[in-house]
Amino acid sequence: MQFLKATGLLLLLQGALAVNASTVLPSPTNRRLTTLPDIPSPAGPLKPTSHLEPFANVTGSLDDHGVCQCSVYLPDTAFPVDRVERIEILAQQLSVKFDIEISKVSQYTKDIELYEKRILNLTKKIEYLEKTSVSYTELDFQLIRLEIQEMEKLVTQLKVSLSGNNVIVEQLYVEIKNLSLMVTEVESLDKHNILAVRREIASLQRKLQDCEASRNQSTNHYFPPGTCSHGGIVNVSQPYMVQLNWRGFGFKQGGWGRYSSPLAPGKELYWVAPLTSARYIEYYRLHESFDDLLLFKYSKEYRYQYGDGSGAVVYNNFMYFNVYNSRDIGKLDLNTNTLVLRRALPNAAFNNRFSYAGVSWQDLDFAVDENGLWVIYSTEASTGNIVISKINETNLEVIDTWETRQYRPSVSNAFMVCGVLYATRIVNTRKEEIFYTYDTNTRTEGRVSIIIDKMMETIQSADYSPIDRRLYVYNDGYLVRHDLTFQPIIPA
Ligand SMILES: [Ca+2]
Repeated sequence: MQFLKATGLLLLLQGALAVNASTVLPSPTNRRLTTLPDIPSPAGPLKPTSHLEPFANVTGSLDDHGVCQCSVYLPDTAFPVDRVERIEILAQQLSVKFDIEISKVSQYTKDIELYEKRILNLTKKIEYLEKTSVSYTELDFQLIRLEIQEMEKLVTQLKVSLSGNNVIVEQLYVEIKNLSLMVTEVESLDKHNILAVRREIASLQRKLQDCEASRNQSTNHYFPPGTCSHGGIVNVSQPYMVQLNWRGFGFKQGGWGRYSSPLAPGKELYWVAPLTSARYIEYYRLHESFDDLLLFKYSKEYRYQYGDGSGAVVYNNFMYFNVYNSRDIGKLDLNTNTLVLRRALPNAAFNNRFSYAGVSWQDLDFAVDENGLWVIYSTEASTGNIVISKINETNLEVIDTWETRQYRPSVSNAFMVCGVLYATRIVNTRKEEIFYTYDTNTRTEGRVSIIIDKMMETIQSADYSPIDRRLYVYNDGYLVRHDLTFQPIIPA
């Protein structure tokens, strides 16, 4: 621009010199330059040409030495200096913008190189997936899809930034689209194989469970709760973990179960009693529905000092338990938490003498079935073998007693169903087995093998509820429930 300005000045000077030269005249009068054609100049006669028009209005004067002096006015049209300046500024601005755009393009180029690498990686992955059709999962596809979506988004942004004129970006976009289609294709192929098979398996498993449930239901349908016209337990369902006891994981010993009360007819009542110091029945809670139990919402929380072991049961709104440090049966009114009766169980061993295998302080294990209240214990006379007594729940007197030949400390727990004792033993940390039965109706013992799956290692207590024909297990602090299946009596 400086050059243009300089050129302009030079022209101006040349013009001025020319004028000066042509106007060194002896004429005493001021003359208009338009009259110059009459006057001979050193360069020859001046001709009135159009480019001289801007000088038409220039007036001059002669000084004392006869030199013609004049001011020259150069109009815009001849030399637009201000416009040139504007152009100069504009050019500078454009130059800056150009630099910015150039740097952008170099950044995009780097980005594109990065995406190309990623696409290459993804392509390799897909090729691998295609080759090894067994090892991939739905999740793999989802991840690939996400990556592709992300790249699509970025490339679209790039396209907009570069006004869609960049060939590389266009190519990239097309490649990503192709990749997306490829993944869909591979996945659709898979759907007919691995995923379809997996879904089929899941569906079959569901069907199987439904089938099992309806079979159990239909089997139980023949034996409505309260009746004993069946041939005994044939199967124990998988454990259904209800919840951890409300006092927490540290309270591994305890008992729980369902009961009914004449004070609340038709209500689904539950009791939970985690033991204090792994020995004492002290705090217990009562719940008025299964939902309440799940939500830890209780109608009553009581304290009683003390019962021994996890062998307590609740029957008709009374809790029956082994009174601490004695062979006594305690009868606790759950309405008022008062001990209404206490009576010794004749000859019963107590204070952890013949408790169950792996379970302490449970010398007296109470049970409830369709026939009423029972207690499962040992005596010195029975040499530690299981003794079963039917108890009159009103006065706690023994109605009848049965002695078995099964050593109690080798049994892990026991419960009564329709007057039949079922005893369990430990198989391993995950399985327990009902292996022994004693029918008080016929005074006969039997051997069975019904597996009970455990969630935790030790079954601290197992109580049957004749209300819903379920087994309530306190499994190392967890409240667990099992459905029981009974076999029909085969007519002779
Ligand atoms: Ca029991």
